[in-house]
Amino acid sequence: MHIKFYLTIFAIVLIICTYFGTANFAQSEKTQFSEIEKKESGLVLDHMINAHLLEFDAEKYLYDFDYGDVIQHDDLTIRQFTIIANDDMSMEISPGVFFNVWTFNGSVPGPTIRVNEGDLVRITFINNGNKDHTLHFHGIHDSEMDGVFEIVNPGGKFVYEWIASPVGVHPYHCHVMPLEEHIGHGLYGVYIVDPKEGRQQAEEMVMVLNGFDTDFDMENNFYAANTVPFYYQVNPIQINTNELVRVYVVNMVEFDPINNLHLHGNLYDYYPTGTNRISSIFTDMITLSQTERGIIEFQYDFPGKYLFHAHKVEFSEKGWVGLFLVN
Ligand SMILES: [Cu+2]
Repeated sequence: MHIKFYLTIFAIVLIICTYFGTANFAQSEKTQFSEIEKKESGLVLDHMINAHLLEFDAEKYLYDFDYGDVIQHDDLTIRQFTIIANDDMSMEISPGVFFNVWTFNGSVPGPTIRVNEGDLVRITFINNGNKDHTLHFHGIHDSEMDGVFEIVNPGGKFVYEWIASPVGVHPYHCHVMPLEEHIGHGLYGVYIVDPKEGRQQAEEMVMVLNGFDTDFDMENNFYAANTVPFYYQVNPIQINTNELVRVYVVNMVEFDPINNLHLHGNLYDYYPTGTNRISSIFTDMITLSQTERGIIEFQYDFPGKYLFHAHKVEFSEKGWVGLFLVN
């Protein structure tokens, strides 16, 4: 009886020791990450004590067009820009939720690059990050200016140059693999090519539809128009009745196959990619896959508050919603 009892106790102790021994071993195996892997994996808490805090101004970004430094060379207009990549900043995406953002010129999205059709665009790209990065602009240019095969190492520099074409609104983003990581962390921006003759006078603004996967499960936890969830709902965009409003919209949401944009109390003319001068549809709802973009134009007849948001309800409830305040 006693022997049986002690044997049972011994067996239980043996099982417990084996279990915790293995668990400890598995745990010690899991801690074999490099410092960079720890930071990127999300498996290990990283308080990013040394990270610089990004404070993004969604009001300023909306209207902030960068026309570059202009050099006139006979008939040729040269527009020069400098874009610097970093990957060590942190941003408070939502109260108490910090995320390691990767930035172009210290911002997510990067600067809105704006040029005229036929301009020579010259962009000096400097990689001040800890990882490889590039600049891949959508549009027409030589293969070596495509920012795919000429990887720019940390501390490196590359000068991109092309003649601006075609007219429209295009995205630019880093094109280093894994792409979803480099885009998901924020390395993208908007590139507008204006027609030589210009467009009709309008109140113009830029909206980048983006999202943030803050718990590393390949699903976004927050969505926004211009990075800050709910920003334009709390701070409505002021416009006037009978004023033409032109919005350059670019969808950069990673992980989700589609995004969309619905406007309340009105319909808008939609110009996909902004390449055609004739509106393709008069609607209140467009659906966009990643890097799909276009120009929307509308004007309000009646003053008041009007919502605009993703009609994918999950996205709007997680931040992609705003208001136009029509005066
Ligand atoms: Cu990158």
